[in-house]
Amino acid sequence: MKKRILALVMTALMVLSLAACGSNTKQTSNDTASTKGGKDVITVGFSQVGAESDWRTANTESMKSTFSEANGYELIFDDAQQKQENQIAAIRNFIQQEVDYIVLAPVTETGWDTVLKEAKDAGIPVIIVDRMVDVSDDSLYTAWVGSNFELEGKKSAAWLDAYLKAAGKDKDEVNIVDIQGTIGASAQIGRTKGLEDAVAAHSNWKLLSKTSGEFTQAKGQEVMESMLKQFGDKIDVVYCENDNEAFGAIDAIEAAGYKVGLDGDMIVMSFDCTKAGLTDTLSGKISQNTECNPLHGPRVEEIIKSLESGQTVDKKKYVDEVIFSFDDSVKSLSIDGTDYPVTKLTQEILDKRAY
Ligand code: GYE
Repeated sequence: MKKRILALVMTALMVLSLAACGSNTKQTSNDTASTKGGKDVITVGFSQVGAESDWRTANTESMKSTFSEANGYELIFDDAQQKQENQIAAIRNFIQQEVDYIVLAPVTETGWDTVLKEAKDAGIPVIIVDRMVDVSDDSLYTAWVGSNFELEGKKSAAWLDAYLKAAGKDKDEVNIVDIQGTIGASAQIGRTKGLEDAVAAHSNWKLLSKTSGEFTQAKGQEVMESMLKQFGDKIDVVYCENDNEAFGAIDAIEAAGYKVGLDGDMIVMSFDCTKAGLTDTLSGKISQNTECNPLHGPRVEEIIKSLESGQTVDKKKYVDEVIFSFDDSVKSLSIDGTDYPVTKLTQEILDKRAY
């Protein structure tokens, strides 16, 4: 409430000062900050996808703790509940409020041209975080930071290939199901592609089914239940495109009377490496987990700070990520000429995981 009154006073002051200047145009990027108690305050409108997963919760937390009042920001946070139309409405609202920066974590890649053009016309820099946007004109956003999702998919598929070789099972028929993420999201597109390319390269690998689990535990469980009904113990590998889907899939597999794990009936693979995901990796329920780092708050802040000081920023920036597995039968992977270590998960590593 106090904050609201302060915000109203601030808005009134801003209106008065703009009127006094006889101008209602947006401030330039070098003069974006308003003042609060003698301090510069940068207003950031953040359109978040939703709260579908543990990864997302950690990402929201990272953004909120970075763009705090104490750090000199006013964060306007909007949870779009996994709906693009809500994100578009949020961005329009940020434009109306004349925020200094718009940060967008887009639910899907396409469909952003119009609203991003509106932001550009209003002179508000847009920073894309996590998933990508697919726009016809790259100048519609200032910078992007996130993960290389296709590389993540390739790492997982390469681990499966190396594991099967180490176990002497590389000539066996391997039946795989893919519980995909939200269709059209970069994380889904890249992870699915990594698997599909590997399936195409192995004549004995079969992709029995691919269905979206919307990156949620509930949908992951539902999808797994129907895959089990259709294929039963024919399934050898369950490729889950995030940890929460893996939790749901494991529940469904165990409820159907099967055992998960390298020595069980089905191998469950996952992405994210959240604390809960790594807990299941340490116990062996998830056999392999490819990291996806959600702590983007400081990375976005670095971009904003550079822009504030008039520096140019990288248009695209990828985050480095590691690979964890339950056992140590695979120690490293070679992908497109680069070696990636595979780390056998330990309790110490798990204890250090903050999210
Ligand atoms: O893997 C998943 C989340 O876009 C990288 O979205 C993100 C994905 C993440 O819901 O857990």
